[in-house]
Amino acid sequence: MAEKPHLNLIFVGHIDHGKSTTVGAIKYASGQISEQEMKKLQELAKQYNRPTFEFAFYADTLKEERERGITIDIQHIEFETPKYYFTIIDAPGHQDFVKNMITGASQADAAFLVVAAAEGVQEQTREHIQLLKILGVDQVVVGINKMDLVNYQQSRYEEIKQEVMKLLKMVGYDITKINFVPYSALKLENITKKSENMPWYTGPTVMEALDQLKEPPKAIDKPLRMPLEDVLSVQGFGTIPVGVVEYGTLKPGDQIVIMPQNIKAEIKSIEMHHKPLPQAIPGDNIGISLKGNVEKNAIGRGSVIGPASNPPTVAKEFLAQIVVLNHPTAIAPGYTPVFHIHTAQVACEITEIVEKKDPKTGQTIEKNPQFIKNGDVAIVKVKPTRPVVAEKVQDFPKLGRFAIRDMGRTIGAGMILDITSKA
Ligand SMILES: Nc1nc2c(ncn2[C@@H]2O[C@H](COP(=O)(O)OP(=O)(O)OP(=O)(O)O)[C@@H](O)[C@H]2O)c(=O)[nH]1
Ligand SMILES: [Mg+2]
Repeated sequence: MAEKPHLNLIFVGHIDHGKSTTVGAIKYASGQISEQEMKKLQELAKQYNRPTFEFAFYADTLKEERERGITIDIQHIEFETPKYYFTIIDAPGHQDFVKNMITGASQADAAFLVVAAAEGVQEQTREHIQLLKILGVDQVVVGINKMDLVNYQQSRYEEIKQEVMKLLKMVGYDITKINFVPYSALKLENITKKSENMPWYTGPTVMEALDQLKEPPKAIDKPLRMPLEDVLSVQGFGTIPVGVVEYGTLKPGDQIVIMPQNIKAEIKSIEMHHKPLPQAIPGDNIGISLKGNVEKNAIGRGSVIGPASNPPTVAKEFLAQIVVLNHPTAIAPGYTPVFHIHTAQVACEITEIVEKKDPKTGQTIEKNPQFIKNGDVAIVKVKPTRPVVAEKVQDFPKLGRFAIRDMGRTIGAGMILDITSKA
């Protein structure tokens, strides 16, 4: 495991298009789920009266998820290809849980976008593509799933491929670097083996496409920044913060601080997928046990760990460049939507619109406009309604980018240019 490079890979796409099924299918088809375990999952699927959900149940482990037949929160699953050691992040497609998809995307190096062949591009297909780009997930593989339900028709595949390509291009992806794979998760076709039902397809299987991803550069030389995704409580170990190291390194004995709560502690031990690690580097998805007593409820999703000597910045106010993507009317000072910054979700007030810019040239068009609307790019002052860790995009890109959501949709995106007031 330790010898292979590690990648965080998120599965995204519209509800029911087969993300969880694909995760179970690639694990099973590559021999990483035993026959015995698979039998148990089949039994479970029967018990819940959801035949065909056996692969999805591998990833969907909550009772509510199994009862409703949907994914609710992100799930982390280890997975190996010949070249890589992956942590798969299975995201929900349901529109009520986009916030959980954002948490997952903030941790991801690459994404596998699932589009069902019969349904094609849907609402969250669009929203997830946009969010991937906003959150800096630069590599994407697109899987056109459930080909069995469209008689393995090449024409349907081509049609969806063109539509998805257009969307990817629109948000700024270089589509010459993106693989498209037609497959059936349920029938295990084009997962690890080429499908006889799609002789017209000559590209890589899902597994091969994943192996063609590139290992992202690792920012080892920066100070430690690890946004928390969750906090567990494990008997005998106490409070275990969990998350991905985005910058710097971390080893037992290090003195750390958890912000914005300002809780200091020493690292006792580090684990990745239940195996001890002597040192964590960027990209590692880890749990940490701490020396001393840290209350589980004192910290949570959105907290950030840094070195005690260089604490993560808590922003009282910041200056940002934003783009308005999808707002029904117009945005004026006083507007307070939710900002998703790394794993944090916090309502922030746009206190001032400093200037409107030409999106193409970056030139100032108007100083202090009264409002901005779809397509506008602006420099704004932002005031979080409660303490939150945020960094300048220049210093820590992953902690300086954000998505803005309101009314159940992504209304904008942006980056932090300067922290104008620290807490
Ligand atoms: N026929 C067919 N059905 C499939 C295939 N892949 C998935 N399904 C079915 O699609 C349904 C939804 O699958 P899931 O894997 O739960 O979909 P999901 O994208 O994870 O859904 P959410 O996480 O709730 O957004 C299940 O009934 C699966 O059996 C496929 O290749 N062919
Ligand atoms: Mg799912």
